[in-house]
Amino acid sequence: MSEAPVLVERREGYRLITLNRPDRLNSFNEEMHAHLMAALVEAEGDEDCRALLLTGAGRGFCAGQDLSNRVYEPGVVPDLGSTIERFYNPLIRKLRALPMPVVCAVNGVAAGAGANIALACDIVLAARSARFIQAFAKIGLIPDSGGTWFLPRLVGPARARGLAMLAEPLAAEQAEAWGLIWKCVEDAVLLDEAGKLAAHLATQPTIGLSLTKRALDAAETSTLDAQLDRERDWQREAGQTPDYAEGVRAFFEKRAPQFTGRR
Ligand code: T3D
Repeated sequence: MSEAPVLVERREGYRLITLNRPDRLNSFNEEMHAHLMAALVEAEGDEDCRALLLTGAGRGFCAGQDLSNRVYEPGVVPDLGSTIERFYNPLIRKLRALPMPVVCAVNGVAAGAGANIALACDIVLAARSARFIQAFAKIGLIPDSGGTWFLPRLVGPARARGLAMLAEPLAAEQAEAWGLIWKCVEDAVLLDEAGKLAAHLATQPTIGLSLTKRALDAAETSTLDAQLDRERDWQREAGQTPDYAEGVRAFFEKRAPQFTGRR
């Protein structure tokens, strides 16, 4: 029996999700999409799962769409919009909407949709040997999976255009210097560091963190005025969680808070 295209390991407080088609640099076919979405939905339904860690098996993180079945006979007009609608857009929307932090450990090359799936995660760590490639221009496509939205916001319009139009590899170290990712770390410690981060986040006030995710995303298309109202509403919600009460109590008792992430 062949190995599952997505591996899920339950760890204390969080789940490690590994894209697992290493001989194709973990590029996506429909089966891998279905398994990844199922893993995310299942994690979301588990109240003991308070963070996720996403990585890739083998030497790559993800090379985007599996191009093996994208060689068309002359005269055949493909509808790539349909794949985007059915798979990539729901995946990006799910990652952004998950009510828990998602850490991405980019263990090797992240190309095409693979690069933008990494950028959709909340905190991105990359191995020093990893590279980010907006490979789309090389095959006549446009950055998808949120690439045209994430890139200018993360690195500014000039760099976004360069990355998108030249499709040149961006080294992990440069990606960190440009603010595309959180941190570049040595290859040998990547999974360990990313695991520590996910484990730490899993002990934090999960509802507050999920409201923070929502607020930061909403701010991208909001006026200051509307955002101030949102902050009022969502702070009200955060302030009604047991974790807020615990945080304040722990502060005055000069001890580490014991957050539960529950309502
Ligand atoms: O189609 C739709 O539905 C629309 C959605 C589009 C979303 C997208 O992601 S479009 C962009 C698709 N991805 C790419 O264009 C990237 C293609 N890959 C590459 O450019 C290179 O492989 C990398 C730069 C990522 C890595 O280069 P390198 O030299 O380190 O490795 P390699 O030798 O090219 O690849 C290793 C193997 O993986 C190789 O197979 P082989 O020769 O050992 O049998 C290669 O063919 C395979 N591979 C890599 N990427 C893909 C792939 N096979 C299928 N699809 C891939 N995307």
